[in-house]
Amino acid sequence: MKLSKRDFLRMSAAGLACMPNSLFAQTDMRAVTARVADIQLLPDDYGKTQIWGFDGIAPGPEIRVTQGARVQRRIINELPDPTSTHWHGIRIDNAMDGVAGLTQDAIRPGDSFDYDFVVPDAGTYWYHAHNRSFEQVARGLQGALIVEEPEPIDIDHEEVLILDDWRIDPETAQIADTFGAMHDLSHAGRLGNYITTNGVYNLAKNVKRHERLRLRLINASNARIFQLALEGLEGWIVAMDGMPLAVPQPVEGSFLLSSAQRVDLIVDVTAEVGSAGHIVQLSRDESFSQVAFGVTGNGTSARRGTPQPLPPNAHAMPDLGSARDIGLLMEGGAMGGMRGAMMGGRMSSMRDMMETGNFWAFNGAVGGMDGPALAELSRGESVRLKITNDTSFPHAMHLHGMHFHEIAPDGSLGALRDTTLLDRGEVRDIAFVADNPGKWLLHCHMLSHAASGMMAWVNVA
Ligand SMILES: [Cu+2]
Repeated sequence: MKLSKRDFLRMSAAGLACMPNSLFAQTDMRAVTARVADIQLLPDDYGKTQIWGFDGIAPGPEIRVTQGARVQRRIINELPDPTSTHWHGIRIDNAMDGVAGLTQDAIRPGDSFDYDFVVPDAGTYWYHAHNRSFEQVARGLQGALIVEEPEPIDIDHEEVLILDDWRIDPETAQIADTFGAMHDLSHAGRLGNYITTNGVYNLAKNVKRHERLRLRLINASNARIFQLALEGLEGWIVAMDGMPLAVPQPVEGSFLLSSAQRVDLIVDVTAEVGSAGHIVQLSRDESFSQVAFGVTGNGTSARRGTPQPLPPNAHAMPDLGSARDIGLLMEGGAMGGMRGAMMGGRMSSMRDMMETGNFWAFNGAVGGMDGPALAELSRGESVRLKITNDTSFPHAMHLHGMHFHEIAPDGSLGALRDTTLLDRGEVRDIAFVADNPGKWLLHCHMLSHAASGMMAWVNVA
């Protein structure tokens, strides 16, 4: 509903205070259409690739607002499949979390859903499909959600960098239609063969020497863990998963960015004029430029000092002394040695599990949204969750609705995150205050793993 100036005048005469909220609610509900589109994803000498994208592009349109703002988006589903949209890392009202099957029904083709929420925290977030996400995110349904600090920070400019990998059939230039392949489900997830930043395989930006950049990195891939380093750039990690670090952490060597994780860097361009700085991706036996920053001239003559920390987001600190202890044992997968697990209320052999595409278990049961909650939590209570990765693969565990602290080996509270990466065999304690009511998913963000048993939820009431 759009109101004319005259309508407003008439209403102010009647007294705006009496105006129902629903009228306000509709004033900025912008439409985003999830649809099929053909884009030039591969280099120009290949044909176009059919994707599923928000507004037909991948990444989808950037959503950029200021901390505390209200975001309203009508997601119109023009896909052939039901979908839903999750606002990853936003401490959101449960009804707006976008988890089909837990917080809402999937949006059927031809239908729409109005998402309407406030963003409490500044930082780098993202949005993505959350129905059959192992397929829908792989087809391109993701985009950046940037929440700016109220006051600008001391940088020259910033770049949002969405890292992704695609599994492409080079013969046809099309996304490989191998969603839910047994090997992906049971091993390291759906890894791609074509790596992009912002949908481009050779993203390059022009910068000036000694410029200070803020780089907002988002890993939108299904399963790839990026190992990244800087070259010709000196940098500090200033935030992880949107949440500022109390002390900027210098980047020395490399750092990991798992599926769904974000990192905000402040970098100074140190490469010489005429050369380039790089974000370098290290893989097993080679390294290559993920993003190039061509240095076209001198910015200032001198560099700035160490960056200030970003202003913190208000966040309740968990009390470990009184925290409720919960355990989460992750088992299964290839080379995991698991013999079976509870599935649909009865003990099932690994063979029976495999026949239904399930390979993993949480606390001895194939996880899903239909079973009971992992924990019934009282609003405001502190929780310590011990996650044990007793599998042969790394996993990126994501909690919806609330950020958590990773607990350091010395027992102190570490950085706030919404997604924590556990290497194989690793145990991690996390702690949080269950201060957001509702049903919150806790799952592996290697999306093929979530689809094959690595899913749980907690209820906060
Ligand atoms: Cu996993």
